[in-house]
Amino acid sequence: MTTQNNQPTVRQVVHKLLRDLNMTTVFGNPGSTELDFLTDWPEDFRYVLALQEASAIGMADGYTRATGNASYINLHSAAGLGNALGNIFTAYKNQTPMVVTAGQQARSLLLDEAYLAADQADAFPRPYVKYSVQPARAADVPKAILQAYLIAMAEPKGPTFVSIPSDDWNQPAEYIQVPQVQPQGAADESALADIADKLAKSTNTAIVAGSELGVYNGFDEVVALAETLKAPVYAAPVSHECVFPESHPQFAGFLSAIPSDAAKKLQDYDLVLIVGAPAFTFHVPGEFSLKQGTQVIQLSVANHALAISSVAAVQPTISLSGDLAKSVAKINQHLAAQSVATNAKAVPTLVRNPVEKGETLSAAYAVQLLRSMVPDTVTLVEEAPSHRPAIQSHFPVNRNRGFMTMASGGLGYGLPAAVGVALAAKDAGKDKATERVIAVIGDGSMMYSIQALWTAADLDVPLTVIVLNNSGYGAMRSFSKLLGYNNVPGISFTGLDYVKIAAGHGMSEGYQVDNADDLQKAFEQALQSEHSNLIEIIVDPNQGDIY
Ligand SMILES: Cc1ncc(C[n+]2csc(CCOP(=O)(O)OP(=O)(O)O)c2C)c(N)n1
Repeated sequence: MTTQNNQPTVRQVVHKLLRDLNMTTVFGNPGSTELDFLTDWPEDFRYVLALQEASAIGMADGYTRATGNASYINLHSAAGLGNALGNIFTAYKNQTPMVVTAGQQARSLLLDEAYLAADQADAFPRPYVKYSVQPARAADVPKAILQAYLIAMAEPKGPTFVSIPSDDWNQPAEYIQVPQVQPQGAADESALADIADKLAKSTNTAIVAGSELGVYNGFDEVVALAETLKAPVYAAPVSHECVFPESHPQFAGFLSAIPSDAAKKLQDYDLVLIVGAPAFTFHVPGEFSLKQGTQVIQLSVANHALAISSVAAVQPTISLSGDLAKSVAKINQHLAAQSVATNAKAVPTLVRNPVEKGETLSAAYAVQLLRSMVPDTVTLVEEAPSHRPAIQSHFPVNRNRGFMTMASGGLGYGLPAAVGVALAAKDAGKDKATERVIAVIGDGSMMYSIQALWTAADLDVPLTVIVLNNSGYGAMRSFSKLLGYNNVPGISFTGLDYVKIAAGHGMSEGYQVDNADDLQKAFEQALQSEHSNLIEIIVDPNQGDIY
C-alpha cells in the first residue's frame, strides 16, 4: 500500500530501513498500539515473541552481544516499556546497542489522555537510554529510528528509545539513506608511543583488563602485550565478559568488588595499565588506594568511562580513548621496536584446588565436572551470584565472548540473554554440541524472566539451562553474613520444581539431579542433545560465598 499521491508509507520506509540496517529480526510483545506496525508482516522479517517485555530486552541484548549489530525491539506502550525497564538499565550498563520502540496511542487521541496513551513517553525510559524521542511528525519516524540506531552504535554503545503513535504507520514518508559510518580509529599516535616507552621501562607492571575487551575488541592484542611484558593480568571487578584467557599462565585472577581487597592485589606495582575500562566498579563502600607514586594508564573506547573511573577510584597519569584493538596493536608495534625491561616479579600463581565429590552436591563440583566435559568453544552465560567465585575457580573461560553476564547487578537478564545468544548461534549454523550455549542460573534468578524458557523451546535453540537450586537467594544469605545482618526475611524458599516449570513452557527435556553420578549422566545427555533442555541441580544451600 502507498499513500494517495503514491508516496510510500512510514511502514514501507521503515521496512526498507530495517533491511538496510540488518535489523529484520524484531524482538517484542504486541498490543493494539503496535498492530499498525505489525500488519502485513514482510516474509523476510522474523518476529521473536517474548511472553513478557523484560525477556524481550534480555533476548535482544544476548542476540546483539553475539552478533555485534544493534537489535530492534517493539514493546506495548508505557505498560510494556515499564516491564522492560530493569533490563534496559542492564543494557545501558552492558553497553549493548539496541533500538527500543514502543507503540503509542494514536496522535488523534493523545490530548484526551486516552486508554494506553503514554504521558511524556520519551521521558519514561530516561536516564538509561542514550537518546529518547517521540517524533514531532509521522514523517519523521524513519529518521528517528535511524538516529536511534546510529546513536546506539556509537561508543559507548547502549540502548535508545523511539515512541511511535499508532496512526503514524500509514502516513506518507520518504526513503532515507543510511550513512556509512567509519569505525573508530586508534588513540593518538604520540600518546601511544609514550605509553609504550613507559611500559618498556617499567620492571613492575600489572594489567587490569576490563569488559570493553569483550564488548568491543582488543582481546588478542592484550594477550600479545601481556606476553611481551611478562606482566600479570587481572580481570577488573565485576567484569561481565571474559577479558583474558583464564588458563593462561599470566592470568592473575579476578579483582574483588570490595575496594580494599582489590587494592591489596595491586599494592606492589609501579605501573598499572587499565585496558577496557570501566575499572573500578565496586559493590560496597570502602578504601581503595594504590601505593604512592604508582603510575596509572587507562585506555577505553569512550571518554565517558575514562572520566568516571578516573574520578571515582584512581588518579590516572594518562587517560586515552580510541579503538582498543588498533591502539594496543600500535603499542605492541612500538614495543617490538625497542628493548623491553623484564618484569621483576613472578606472576602470582592462581591455585585451582580440585573439588571432591562430597556427600551433598556443591555448585563448585558441578561446574568443575561441567568444565571437564565441554570444549572451550561453548559459551557460558551466568546469573548465579553466590556461585560466581566457584565458577571463576572451576570453569576457566579462555575465549573472547566465551562468557557473558550482566554489568548492572539486576537479575532477570541471564536466562533471556542466553536464549538470544543461542538464537544467534543457531542463525550462524554453530554446532549444537561443541558450540552450545550453557546458561548457569540460580533458582532465584530463574524466576525473574522465567517465560524466556518458552521462547527457547519454541525456537528450539541450542541451549542447556543449568539451574543451581540452593533453595533461595544464596547471595543475600552470604552478603548478610559478610556484613553482619541478622534474621533477614525473604531470602530462603522452596517448592519450585524447575523441570516441571520447563515442561510447562514446552521444554520437555529436563533432568533433576541431587548426586554426582546422575549429574554426569544428565550432562552427557543434555549437552549432546539436538534440542534445548534444562538440568536442575539440587545443591547444598550452605555453600556459596558471593565474595
Ligand atoms: C532485579 C533484582 N532484584 C533483586 C536483586 C537482589 N539480589 C541480588 S542477588 C539475589 C539472589 C539471587 O539468587 P539466585 O539467583 O538463586 O542465586 P544465588 O545467589 O543463590 O547464587 C538477589 C535477590 C537483584 N540483584 N536484582
